[in-house]
Amino acid sequence: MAYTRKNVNRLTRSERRRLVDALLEVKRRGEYDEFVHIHIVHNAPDGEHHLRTAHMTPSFLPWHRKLLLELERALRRVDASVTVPYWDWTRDRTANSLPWTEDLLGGNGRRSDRQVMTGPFAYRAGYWKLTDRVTDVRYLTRDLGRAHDPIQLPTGRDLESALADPVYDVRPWNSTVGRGFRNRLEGWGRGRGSTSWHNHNRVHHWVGGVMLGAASPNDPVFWLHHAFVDLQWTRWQQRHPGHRYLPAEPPGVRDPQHGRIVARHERLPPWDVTPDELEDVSGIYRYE
Ligand code: CU1
Ligand code: CU1
Repeated sequence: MAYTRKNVNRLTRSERRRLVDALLEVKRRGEYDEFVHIHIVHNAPDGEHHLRTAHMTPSFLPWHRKLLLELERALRRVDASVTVPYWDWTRDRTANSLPWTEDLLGGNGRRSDRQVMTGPFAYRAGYWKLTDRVTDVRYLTRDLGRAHDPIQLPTGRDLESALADPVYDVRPWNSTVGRGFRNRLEGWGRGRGSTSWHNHNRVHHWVGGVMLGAASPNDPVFWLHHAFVDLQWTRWQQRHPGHRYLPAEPPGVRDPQHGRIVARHERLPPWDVTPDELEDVSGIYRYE
């Protein structure tokens, strides 16, 4: 039977504790850092001539869906009652709202070095040491809202502009496309600085600290953020029946995107699964 992913603001006190405990145990087992590593390794930007699976690419959504499923599987091996909740950043919009509480993800980083000092993932609590080689700091950092140059989280209206687009993605299938649900949600825009960050990208910038780089899964809010992004894919499918993941076929040999993106029926590294197989996950989980 399919399990349920809930809004983080609806978790009971005991559900919060179980989620935190499961995250800490997955970290203790060394499995958590493998997910961080996978995210770092698959971070090819579209300026490079590599296959892009995770970002700036149509498979942004299925790739992160699969990563979340694998993390969730690890959590459920620890505690079968746990699922990944989602953070609706169009509603819980401040540094004092969920999920930034002492009993969940802890709060903002301190002013001097942005180190998170509260909650179970603070370095000084002793359970959450960053081990990747992208960030040279070993402690979790955040700069909620970007104190030196404040930005706002995306609004419901921003999200609506993505959901209203009936086409999944368009040529040239990268970070430059101005149309298509995928990039309107992923959020690469024109111009420079904060005006060019939309929806998904904007949230990474709003949280700041380790959420800014390739090692962003080091902050457990990564999973709550991406669960909400994943929910948008489901909503988009419901709103536009008959529209599907694109491209359906790989770009031809003369296409500059040949060999650089994943088509509907192609394998999505590092897993043995295709975007087609990840379009319908209603048999595994549903959102409440
Ligand atoms: Cu990512
Ligand atoms: Cu992300």
